[in-house]
Amino acid sequence: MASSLLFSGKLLVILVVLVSTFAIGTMANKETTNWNWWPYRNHNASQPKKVVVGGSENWHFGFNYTDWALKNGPFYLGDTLVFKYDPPNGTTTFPHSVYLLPHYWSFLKCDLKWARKIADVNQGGGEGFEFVLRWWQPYYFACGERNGFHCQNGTMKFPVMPLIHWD
Ligand SMILES: *[C@@H]1O[C@H](CO)[C@@H](O)[C@H](O)[C@H]1NC(C)=O
Ligand SMILES: *[C@@H]1O[C@H](CO)[C@@H](O)[C@H](O)[C@H]1NC(C)=O
Ligand SMILES: *[C@@H]1O[C@H](CO)[C@@H](O)[C@H](O)[C@H]1NC(C)=O
Ligand SMILES: *[C@@H]1O[C@H](CO)[C@@H](O)[C@H](O)[C@H]1NC(C)=O
Ligand SMILES: [Cu+2]
Repeated sequence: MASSLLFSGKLLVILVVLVSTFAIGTMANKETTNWNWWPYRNHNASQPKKVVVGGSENWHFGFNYTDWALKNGPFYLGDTLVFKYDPPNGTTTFPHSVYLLPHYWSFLKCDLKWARKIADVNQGGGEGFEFVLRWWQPYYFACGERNGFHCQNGTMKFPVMPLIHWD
């Protein structure tokens, strides 16, 4: 009984301190309605960025995109990845595409069985194909051409786990 009274007394003190801290904060900022005192609301938060996959290399056979992603990350929610590749323009060029693989295992194996095509061979032209990292989930990107050959032997694949901006 005594200890539970003591406990609720402590709880009350904590509550009072919390409420008054909040009230002071609110009063102090009333005139400007500026909420910057709250550490998690920084109005200077960095803006989403748009990144060309592979940089000046664009999206082609034989470039190590996993390495590129490691060196150019991390990426954040809301960032846009741009895939640039020439559409087929005759018999001499190898077309590319962009697929999302469902999980790490299919990514390792370049197994396209359950993959989802997000851009066909024509969508990488011009300004390129843009993909926004909307969800907090791992993304496994791969080229789907030649039934996984571009992915496996051409290293046209990379994983991205977007981070959340807390700043
Ligand atoms: C806020 O942004 C301005 C302009 O971009 C910059 O000069 C300033 O250093 C930033 N402040 C913080 C705390 O990041
Ligand atoms: C690509 O780069 C990654 C990360 O640097 C490395 O682990 C991997 O072995 C490379 N792949 C090839 C085929 O060189
Ligand atoms: C055709 O594709 C190749 C390689 O992708 C590129 O170098 C060339 O400029 C393209 N030609 C035309 C006419 O678009
Ligand atoms: C493609 O890669 C696999 C293993 O990653 C290898 O067994 C095969 O010989 C390669 N094919 C070519 C044509 O390089
Ligand atoms: Cu390809």
